[in-house]
Amino acid sequence: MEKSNQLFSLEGKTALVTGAAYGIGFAMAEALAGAGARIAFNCRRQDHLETALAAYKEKGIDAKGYICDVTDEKAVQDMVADIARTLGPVDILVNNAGIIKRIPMHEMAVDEFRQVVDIDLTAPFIVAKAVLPGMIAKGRGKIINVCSMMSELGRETVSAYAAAKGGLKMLTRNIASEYGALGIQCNGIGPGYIATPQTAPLRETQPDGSRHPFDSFIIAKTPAGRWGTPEDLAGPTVFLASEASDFVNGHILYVDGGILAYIGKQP
Ligand code: NAP
Ligand code: GCO
Repeated sequence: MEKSNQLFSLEGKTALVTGAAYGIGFAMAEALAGAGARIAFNCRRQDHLETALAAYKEKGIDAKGYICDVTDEKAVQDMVADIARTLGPVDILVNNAGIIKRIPMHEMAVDEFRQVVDIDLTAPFIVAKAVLPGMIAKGRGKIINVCSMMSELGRETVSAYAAAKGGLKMLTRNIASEYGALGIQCNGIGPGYIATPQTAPLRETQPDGSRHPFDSFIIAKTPAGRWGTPEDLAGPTVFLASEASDFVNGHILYVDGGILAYIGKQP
């Protein structure tokens, strides 16, 4: 294999993508498989697992799926141990599982805030902590945390999510700082606004048949003039999972169609 192609090869590598039953995680896992990685993924719901396994199989991917809540440290440790036994120690971790609650902060219950932070920030810590010993033993590893526009920007109703994703940006930088000398790179991917079930409420056609106001807003704020698709994240994921990014560490790679660079289309 030519050196340039080898740079992006994941042959012989084991990847764990959390929350990869559908959406962004599924597309990331598909991309990693396309570069040669063995795939493990998890979710909470049995119906999601079964649908996902069939979808991976349809794409020729022999993914190993787990029912595992990423906030449950013991369940995560058991899953990571089983992956090591069956597929090999995790070489590539994508902390993708996440939720959002869109509630005005003064109306949000503290338990709702805690649940978002637990899944979107504490869980990436839990899963990264579970895979780090194997990466340290190998002297190499790739951790990719799925951040967000809200790692940089706030907006109404997403206080818990922005706090968690802002924290995830700094957790990414701290893992990079603490483990870079051991051959481990930790970076973030910050998707822009991507068309998945998570953002479906923001794109619903209005009763009068018009576009959702937020849909129009994002189109005007995005130089690319469109919502992203999960597939837009494929290349960046393979890059950060491969030796092509061995000297990239602590970086948040925004895949946003240019939102963060743009003041927005004039009215
Ligand atoms: P999604 O369509 O809602 O999918 C979320 C996935 O995570 C599902 O597979 C879900 O499966 C799983 N999940 C949720 N909580 C979990 C838990 N506690 N344990 C295990 N699995 C869990 O979301 P998405 O749009 O693909 O987003 C994926 C990631 O990208 C999230 O971290 C999100 O914050 C981030 N992101 C999304 C966008 C966007 O515009 N869509 C932009 C930037 C960042 P189960 O429900 O079966 O558990
Ligand atoms: C929202 C959206 C965003 C996206 C994404 C943007 O309600 O503003 O859900 O938060 O999910 O995080 O990068």
